[in-house]
This record gives sequence, C-alpha cells and structure tokens, in this order.
Amino acid sequence: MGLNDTPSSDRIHIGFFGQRNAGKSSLVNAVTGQELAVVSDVKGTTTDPVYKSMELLPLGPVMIIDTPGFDDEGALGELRVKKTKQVLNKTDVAVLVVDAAKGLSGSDRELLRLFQDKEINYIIAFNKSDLLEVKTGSEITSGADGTNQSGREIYVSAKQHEGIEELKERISRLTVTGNLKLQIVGDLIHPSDFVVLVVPIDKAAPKGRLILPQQQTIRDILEADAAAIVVKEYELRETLENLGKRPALVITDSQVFAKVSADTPRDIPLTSFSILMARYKGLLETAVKGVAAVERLKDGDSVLIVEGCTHHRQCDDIGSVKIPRWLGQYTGKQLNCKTAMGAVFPEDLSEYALVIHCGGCMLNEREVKYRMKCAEDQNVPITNYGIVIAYMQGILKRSIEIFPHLLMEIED
Ligand SMILES: Nc1nc2c(ncn2[C@@H]2O[C@H](COP(=O)(O)OP(=O)(O)O)[C@@H](O)[C@H]2O)c(=O)[nH]1
Ligand SMILES: [Mg+2]
Repeated sequence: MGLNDTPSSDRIHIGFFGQRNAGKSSLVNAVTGQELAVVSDVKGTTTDPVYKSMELLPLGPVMIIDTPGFDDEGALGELRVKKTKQVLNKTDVAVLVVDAAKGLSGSDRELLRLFQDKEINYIIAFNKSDLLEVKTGSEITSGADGTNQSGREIYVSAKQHEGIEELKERISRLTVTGNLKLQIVGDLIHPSDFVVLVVPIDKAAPKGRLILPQQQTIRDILEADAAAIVVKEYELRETLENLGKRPALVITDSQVFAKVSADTPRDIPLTSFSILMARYKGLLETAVKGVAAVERLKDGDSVLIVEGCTHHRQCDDIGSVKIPRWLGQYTGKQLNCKTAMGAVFPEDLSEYALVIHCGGCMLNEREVKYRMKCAEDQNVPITNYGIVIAYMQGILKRSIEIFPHLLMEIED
C-alpha cells in the first residue's frame, strides 16, 4: 500500500454473491471497468474471493469483492462456500447477482437470509437481461415473498454493459445512508494542540515506513488542525522539556509504554496506538471488560491469540512469543496458548478461557465487530494486545484515563 492510499480497512466493502455462472465476475469487471476476475462458462471458475480496491463515484474509495458460487458442490465446493461466508463478515453492501432467465434459486434465498441476519444492505442484480425476451426496463416492485423490494432490484447486462452506471449509483445510495465518520483521535483534541507520538524504531519495524495505525493517527491529527510531533522513545523526555507548550496528549507504541509512562509527567494524558485503534474499531469497551479474565486464568487453561494478518513480523513476534511469555510470568500459571493467523477466525471458541486479538489494523470495522460478537455470544472474554499488555504492566489505568467511563469499568 502506498502512503497516499486509503487503507483497505477504511474502504466500504462491496461483495458480489450468487450462484455459479450468474455472471458475478462479469459484473465485477463491468463495474470496475477492468478485467480483473476470470469469466468463464465453466462452473466454479472463481475459486477464491478476488479483492480490488477502486474509487467508485460518487462514493469514494471502496473494496470490490468477487466470490465463488454459493451453490458450489463437493468437498472443494463446500470449502469455497465457506470462504464466501467469511467474506460476508466484512461486507458492508452486498450485490446478489441472479441469472435473470433463471430467477431466484434456493441458494440465493439463503444468501438473502444471511444478508438480513447480518444486517447487510443489499441489491439484487438480475444479470443477463439481454437474454430476456421481454425487456424489463424498470425494477419489480414486490419480491417473490410479497415484501416490497422497490429499489433493491435492478436489471443489468454485464455483457452489453447495460444498467451498470445505475447499479453503481444504487450501491452508492445504499452506503451513503447512516455512515458515521469515526475518528481515531480527532475528537479528543482541539485545533492547534500538540500531540506527541512515540514510535520506536527497532529491527522489527518495517524498513522505510511507519505502520498503518501510526500513519492513520498522524493523518487524523492533521485533519483536526492540530500538530503531530513524532519521536523515538529515547527522545521523548528531552522533547517534552523543550516543547515550550504542554502537549494535549502523548500516544505511544504499546511495546515501550513503561518507559514512556515514566518519562511523561503525570498531568499529561497518555495512551497507546492500540488503545486508540481498538476504540476506532469499536472493540475498546469489550476489550477493557474482557481483560479482567486474566485474573481468573488457571493451570491448563487455553488462551487463543489471534493475528488479523500474516505479514506484520512485529505483531507476529508479539502474538506468538511475547504475550504467551508475559501471560505465564504475570499469572504464574501453566497456560496453553494457541495462535490463529490470517483472515480466518475460528467459529468455535468454547475451549478458550480468553481470546486475545491483535489491534486489527488490517480488518474493517464490520469484521472486528463480528469477531467480538462471536466471542460474546459464546461467553468467552475477548481483549486485545494493547489492553492486555498495558494491564499486565500495570499501566492500563493510565492509558484509558482519557475515557473516564471505561476507567470505572476496571476500578469497580
Ligand atoms: N448473455 C449474457 N451472458 C453473460 C452475462 N454476464 C455473464 N455472462 C456469461 O455467463 C457465463 C458466466 O459468467 P461469469 O462472470 O464467469 O459468472 P460467475 O460464475 O458468476 O462469476 C460466462 O459465459 C459469461 O460470458 C450477460 O450479461 N449476458
Ligand atoms: Mg466467477
């Protein structure tokens, strides 16, 4: 990802679903104006979800996702259907692609039920309208089940490029409604404030760049008309002494929280990137409540540590090595720590006494909320890297002081 790109986690995710050969890949190509998905009359050509980030006007930056057919069969087919279901967990708007000549199938109705369960906005695109004998120019106003589907249905032809612009406009209209613009830190500071960011640069840090939460935070501070001052942990004390103005906030990498806490005068608010990101993803409150489970861990308990992505060496080291070690030292118990990596989140969490998730910088809000809900539904406490590290180091209290309602959670 380039520095000027919108992070994929901040893009509205638009998924194309439906039966094999309905024309999902063709429609994705028509909407994106690119031949990015393989089109074929051989059923089951699309075997893995295909992601494409693009600007969709008037909406802005989106992520378009092409999926394998939802009616796929056999062992491999089942695996593909499973992958498609995982895509649903991050989908903000779904396009159900239906072969207009065939009409809605059983698997299409199952998809519609899933959209409704997961509260995903959707559009039904009847594709291959060029094959219809009687051209249906306008949408149907009542669905097969008699409910009013007005505005949800549209006839298109990927082949003839008909109805594509209208489809894009409908998608945009669906997503624009009720979209809350969340801020990482902008709502906590004022114009012309100074915010000091502490970013350790060690061997594990990606060469030549800042990691995503750091980039996003700097951007957010600038958008709030405040100033961001970025230092390494060894320069913090001197910077604070020479700043000439009290910073509104110090934000540090969790790994050096203890040193930064010692070097930051008590009257200056201090927090970490991971705590701000957890709040941004809607995970903070649950994570603060969940961390209390650390005190209840017993010998032989299993703890699941979840990495949202596979390519952050720094996170990997924290998740697979450091947190298990620190947990063992803090609790003095023999724990069974397992690490789950990448896009897949285990559905059955019943064997775990605690789930510890990464900051989720590569996951969109919907996906993080889904994971949180999975744990809550199964009564398994869930927390995250930043919160559990801060807790074990005895600095959680200080790092959430800027959120007084949360402070009450752990003081009780
Ligand atoms: N006549 C017609 N054929 C289409 C249209 N869209 C796709 N097809 C054909 O339907 C077949 C399946 O298309 P594909 O995009 O691979 O479907 P997918 O399996 O849903 O991704 C291919 O042979 C396409 O050329 C359309 O609008 N009209
Ligand atoms: Mg396909």
